[in-house]
Amino acid sequence: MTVPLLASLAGPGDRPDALTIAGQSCSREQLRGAASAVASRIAGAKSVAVRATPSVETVAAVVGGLLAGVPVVPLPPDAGPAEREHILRDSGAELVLGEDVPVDMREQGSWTGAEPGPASTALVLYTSGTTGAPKGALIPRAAIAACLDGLVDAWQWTPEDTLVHGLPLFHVHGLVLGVLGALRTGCRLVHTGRPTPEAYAAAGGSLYFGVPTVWSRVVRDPAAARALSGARLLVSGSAALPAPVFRGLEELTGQRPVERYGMTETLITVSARADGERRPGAVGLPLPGVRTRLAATESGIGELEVSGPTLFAGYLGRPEATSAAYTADGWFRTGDIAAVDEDGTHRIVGRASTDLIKSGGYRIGAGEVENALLDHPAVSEAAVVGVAHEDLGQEVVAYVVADGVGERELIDFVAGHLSVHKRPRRIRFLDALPRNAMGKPQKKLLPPL
Ligand code: MLC
Ligand code: AMP
Repeated sequence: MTVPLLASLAGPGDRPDALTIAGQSCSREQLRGAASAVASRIAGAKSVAVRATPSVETVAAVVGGLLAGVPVVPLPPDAGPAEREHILRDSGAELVLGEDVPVDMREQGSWTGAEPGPASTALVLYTSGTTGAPKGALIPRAAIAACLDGLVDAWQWTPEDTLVHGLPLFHVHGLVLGVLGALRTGCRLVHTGRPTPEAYAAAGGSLYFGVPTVWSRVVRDPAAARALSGARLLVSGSAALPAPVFRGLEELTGQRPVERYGMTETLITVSARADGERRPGAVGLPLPGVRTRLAATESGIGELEVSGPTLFAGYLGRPEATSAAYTADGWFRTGDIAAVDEDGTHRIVGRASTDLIKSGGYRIGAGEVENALLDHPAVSEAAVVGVAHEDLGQEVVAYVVADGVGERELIDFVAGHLSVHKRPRRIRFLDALPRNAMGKPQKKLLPPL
């Protein structure tokens, strides 16, 4: 018999603080009761959305969808009207849990429906491409199970762990690894609300997750970093961990962080192991069942392609985008440039397109931000780029041609229209964008800031 996706919810072992999210705790029994009540209310729906605030209610809403076999669409809680409407319309989500359907931790429902099939969609995760609005990646239950079981193996993740993180609950890192991982393994979860060094230091966990920006802030707070010395494993992912941050963590905590690599479309595919070598700049070995190869290598460096059980099932309603994401022989093109060392260790060395920006671990499409800027009546042209940034990895910078609008107003306009994390941090006003003879903007010719 296959293990239920959220194995620990059915199994033995409970405590009143099995989950603590932003200061509020609940037991597995309470979670199962509240989620069961949600499942009964939504059974048969095509899909449901949830405004993914860091809260136990968000977890109960997601688990309710997973129990009922109804695909769950997490909404960034700060999504402005343009982004929220796009996600709701594109996904066809019929209900927003917590808004149209109550989610109450005091309820004790008793859902008895069968475990949905492994190929059924668990989550629809919206993710940005280089152009246009975000696409909904269909994540099957079996992909989540394969990914989490691979990480259990790589990280020696057990029910005795206490997982600590403070990442957003609408992406793979915070939601799939950070919540469903705890519910599959049965470990305790402490979500700190925000991923601050002080909150990580105070949480007393054994297993910590962070994006590189979080780890770089931890290193700049030596007292907080030292408080993590007793942890079993510090894990970094979602963007490249700078070597100085890796070394700073080693110096202050006495242990080398484990780096892993993944994507919304593939979940986590490659990771350093708890019992293996951990090197700065290296993301380790493919998880069990995952295969990797480099396309068109030039001196051992090329675009990374992956196949295996953790892959998504396509972009919702976009067959062309889905087939373009695969090679003719069925491998997923990650768009990341990688190298593989002789011992099989993978290194991510860049991205094929400069129009996908990674800022604070968030994936942000230049085209989506450009379109938001062009929605402002005073803006006639816009070009958005990612500029290297010590804290965020990259920062979103916009070059615009506009009349009668200031930097602050435009930044707030994007923050209010899309999500706050997609806003440009800086804006430079130009008289015209540099263009080639065909009239196409030339981002390479943009002046330095
Ligand atoms: C600032 N704020 C504004 C604003 N400017 N609000 C409205 N309008 C404006 N113009 C407010 C915000 O609402 C927020 O409030 C506060 O300012 C701070 O926001 P910020 O400046 O954007 O935060 P920052 O310090 O930059 O965040 C850093 C960070 C964050 C690391 C905490 O980037 C983060 O959580 N990153 C994680 C991304 C992630 O999980 N990615 C995984 C993708 S999955 P308030 O009140 O909220 O503080 C993936 C697969 C894989 O990649 O491999 O894992
Ligand atoms: P997302 O779709 O938000 O999950 O972002 C996926 C992208 O994050 C990948 O395509 C990579 O560019 C990047 N990424 C994730 N983990 C790492 C890592 N450990 N090192 C470098 N880049 C990473």
